[in-house]
Amino acid sequence: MSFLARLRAKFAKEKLTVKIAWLGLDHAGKTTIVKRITTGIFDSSTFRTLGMNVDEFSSGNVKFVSWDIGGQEAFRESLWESYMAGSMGIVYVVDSADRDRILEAKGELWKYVLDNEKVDNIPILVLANKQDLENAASAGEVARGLNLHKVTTHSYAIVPTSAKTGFNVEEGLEWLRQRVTEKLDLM
Ligand code: G3D
Ligand code: MG
Repeated sequence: MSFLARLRAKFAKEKLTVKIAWLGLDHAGKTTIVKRITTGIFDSSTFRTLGMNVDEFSSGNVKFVSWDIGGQEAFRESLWESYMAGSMGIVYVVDSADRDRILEAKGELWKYVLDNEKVDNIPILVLANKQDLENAASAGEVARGLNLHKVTTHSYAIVPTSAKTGFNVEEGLEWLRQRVTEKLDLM
């Protein structure tokens, strides 16, 4: 059974909406991955907007809200915070082939999520995306680039993915599903 089918079955009775926040620099592949999950195909015609770029998709009881960072600095703090407040998990997407921006991706992850006291202790799934590209950094390299070994405040996992081929997308979300359901079981 797929991630979404299981999540739907699990929450069918409770009628819960599980909001998962998708964060990451612009162009990392957030919208493309969410589209792959909701439609099952690689759609390369995702729109890029300058400033804030918000995409929302619902599938059963799961609401995916995808926010691109890339807008004005002033927006980021307040918007990301209020957005993450209602989320049960975070997916942080990195363009593994864009090595020049991994440092920037690290800065944003730590500033707005990991070092941010206002963000709850929710699980973080890091997707080292675009693994189909020849020059892509491995998940290990991305993990080192993001300083993930220093994370002590959140449970996290890093998974190499490709929105283009579908590689590991379900597997990554399966990890997040498990963390989220563990938390729900405790509630
Ligand atoms: P964002 O929502 O994080 O800003 P998008 O990123 O989903 O809009 O994706 C940005 C670009 O990366 C898109 O290409 C998209 O097709 C491409 N992309 C996303 N995921 C992958 C992947 O896994 N592999 C490859 N090869 N490309 C990917 P364009 O051409 O529209 O800029
Ligand atoms: Mg997008």
